[in-house]
Order: sequence, then C-alpha cells, then structure tokens
Amino acid sequence: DRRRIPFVTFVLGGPGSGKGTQCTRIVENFGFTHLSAGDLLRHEISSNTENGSMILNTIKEGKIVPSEVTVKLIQKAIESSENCRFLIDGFPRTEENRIAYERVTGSEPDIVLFFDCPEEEMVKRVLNRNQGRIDDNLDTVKERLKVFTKLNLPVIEHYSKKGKLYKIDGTGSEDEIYERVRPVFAALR
Ligand code: UP5
Ligand code: MG
Repeated sequence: DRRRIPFVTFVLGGPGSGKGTQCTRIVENFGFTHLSAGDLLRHEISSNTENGSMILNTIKEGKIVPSEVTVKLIQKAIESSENCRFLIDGFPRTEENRIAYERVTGSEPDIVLFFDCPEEEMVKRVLNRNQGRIDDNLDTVKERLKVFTKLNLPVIEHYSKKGKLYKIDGTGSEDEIYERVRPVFAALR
C-alpha cells in the first residue's frame, strides 16, 4: 500500500564491504526494494542525462556527487515504487547528504546497517570484481576509502547515537555474513 509511510533502511559500509551482495539477499527474503545510490548515478551516466558527465567525473575520482542530484534520484525511485519497504544502499555518504535527505523527504531512516570490514579485504574484493566499473582501480579505491573514513564514518556515528545502527561484521563468506543480517529483519516481522 503506497499510501503508508515507507519503511526505510540505509545500508552503509566502505567500498566492497558487501552492501550490494547482502541487499540482494534481503530483497529475496524480506520483500524490500533495493535502491543503490551508485546504480542510480551510473544509470544517469549511461543514459546521457544533463548531469551524466559531471557524475562520471565525480565517480572516477572517488568523490561525492552533490546531494541535490542524489536525493532527487532516490526520492523519484521511492515515489515511483509500489512497495513500501526500501533498502537505500550506499547513501547517505556524508553528513550533508544525510541532512539534505531529511530536509527533502521530511523523514529519517527506520534502521541503518553498517558492514564493518577491514580495508585490505575491501580492496581485494573491489579489485577482483572485474565488472568494468570505472572506479575499480587501485588509485580510485584508495580515494574511495579516504572519503569513506572522513565523510561516511560521521554519518554512521550519528545513527549509532540515535540507536538506529546495526553494525554487522562484514568478514567471512557471503552466507556467514547473511546469517548476521537475517535476524535484524526477522525481528521486524
Ligand atoms: N563479495 C561480496 N561479499 C563477499 C564476501 N563475503 N567474500 C568475498 N567476496 C565478496 O561486493 C564487492 C565485491 O566483493 C563483489 O565482486 C562481490 O561479489 C564480492 P559488493 O556487494 O558489490 O560491495 P559494495 O559494498 O556494494 O561495494 P561497492 O563497490 O558497490 O561500494 P561503493 O560504496 O564503493 O560503491 P557505490 O556504487 O555505492 O558508489 C560508487 C561511487 O558513486 C562513490 O564512490 C561515489 O563517487 C558515488 N556516489 C555518490 O557520489 N553519492 C552516493 O550517494 C552514492 C555513490
Ligand atoms: Mg554496491
């Protein structure tokens, strides 16, 4: 029922921490709609929209796209969905992103997942991915990690203080990690 207030989960973690992989599992088992902010931005690049080249350059450098652009894409995706449960993957990246989302939507996420994973493991996963992403090279990954530590950790800390954060050990196999994620959603039913 789209008139109900949506249940929103933010899914955070560094580059390669497993956000997308675990979101796919959650979707299969708990009926959420997966909105990856990175995928929404990459779609703008591939469909040559007015912001496409700016987004391409920003992603290539591992920097953050202006909040108004990303928030608008997410809001549009939520509004055009029939579902009322959303996983917003890889957003907000910064306190500014977070504040813009809260201002524009007039709401906060219900819960926030954080996949905690050592840098060496994240770098290994990203460089092994081989799906042609322009930001999956050693130089850009180093920058993505820096940006994560400097700008995204404060967002995670914010939600921790609010009691909304579920910190998940992001090491081990995909199955092992999912066994840590599943109880969070099973408890919501
Ligand atoms: N893999 C997954 N789990 C594994 C496991 N347990 N063991 C071994 N391998 C595992 O996983 C990464 C790789 O590891 C995959 O090959 C997977 O098979 C394997 P994935 O699930 O894709 O991890 P994820 O955390 O989703 O990694 P991703 O690289 O997508 O994270 P990023 O946060 O870096 O990328 P995102 O697409 O979110 O953003 C890209 C860029 O867009 C940003 O750098 C930024 O420039 C821009 N952006 C914004 O500006 N604003 C936003 O709001 C969002 C993005
Ligand atoms: Mg991803």
